[in-house]
Amino acid sequence: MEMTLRWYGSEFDTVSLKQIRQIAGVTGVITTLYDVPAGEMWTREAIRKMKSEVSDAGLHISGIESVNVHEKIKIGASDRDKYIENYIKTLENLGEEGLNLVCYNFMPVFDWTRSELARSRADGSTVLAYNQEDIDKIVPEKMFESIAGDMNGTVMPGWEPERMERVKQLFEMYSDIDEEKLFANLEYFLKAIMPVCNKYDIKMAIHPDDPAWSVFGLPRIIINKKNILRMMNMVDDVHNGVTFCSGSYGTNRENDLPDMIRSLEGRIHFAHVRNLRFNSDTDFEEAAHLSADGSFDMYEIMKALYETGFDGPIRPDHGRMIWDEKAMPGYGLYDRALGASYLNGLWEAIKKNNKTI
Ligand code: DNO
Repeated sequence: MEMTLRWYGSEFDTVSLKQIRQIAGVTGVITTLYDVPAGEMWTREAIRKMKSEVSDAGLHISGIESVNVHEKIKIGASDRDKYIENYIKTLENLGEEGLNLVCYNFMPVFDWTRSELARSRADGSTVLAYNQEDIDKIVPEKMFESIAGDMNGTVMPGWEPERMERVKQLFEMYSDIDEEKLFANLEYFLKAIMPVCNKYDIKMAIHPDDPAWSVFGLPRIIINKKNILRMMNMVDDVHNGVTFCSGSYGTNRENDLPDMIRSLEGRIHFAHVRNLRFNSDTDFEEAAHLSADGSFDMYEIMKALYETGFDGPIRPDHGRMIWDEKAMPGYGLYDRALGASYLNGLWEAIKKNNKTI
């Protein structure tokens, strides 16, 4: 296991590489070319520049989050091959540069969805939160406007302004896409990219849908054990793997997180570990990483990862906004640094315990 932090690049992140370098136990970053739109090819030159910026700061790139998949691939449009070709070339360029972990998602239109970006908690921190009744009242096209004011001047992943301008059109594109079609389009995409992944040993790690159910009537498939195992079997190659995100799968309280981890042994290439606090079945907020602050047993999650031999990067996921920090909601420095230290502590204890058994 390697502890990492997500970093959006110096142009977009409020957190610097220098700060990340000073979090004890964090050796790598998870990053991306944030300004390259989905569907465009990443050049070797741009990848090299990103790599050297990170290594100049005494860190290295542990994985890419994300190389986004163009909507035409997700809906299976007649011109999808053109976008798949660009994706393959991007993977080739990443592979040539020695980068071989790629996180992506297959969520229609919206990436993650929340009803609030800054819900106040009793301790004075603010967190991202989800309330189903509030979501039901939102007109999807107005989603961006409803959250824009809480972004602290940042561009949040999945909520890029150019994507939001096209929301209505995107919804129309999905009008005849159901879960079966989405699965078939995912299979087509994976089969097309597996040869390049095998050539460069690139591990693809699909991120779950967040929340793990359909929102605004759009189909969502990466939501539970049954579906993710179906996906693993559909393209049975170790390079077709998973980002295990506790906070996303955990939105559905029927998902038994340690059990899911065990059932995916060998196919989890990347882990996002964070905690949620449920106020009811339809209302949750993002808690501190500490088990006691939320609804998950973080020890059991880390233990399941350890016991299944997980050796990829982990990152603390969304943190609370604390100590008056102004940053991209979920992606401030302070609470994620606390999260990284806590998760590192759990891991050390689990490891030492296992040695004495
Ligand atoms: C949100 C993130 C997601 C994730 C993508 C992966 O904070 O976890 O945006 O990066 O779904 O492609």
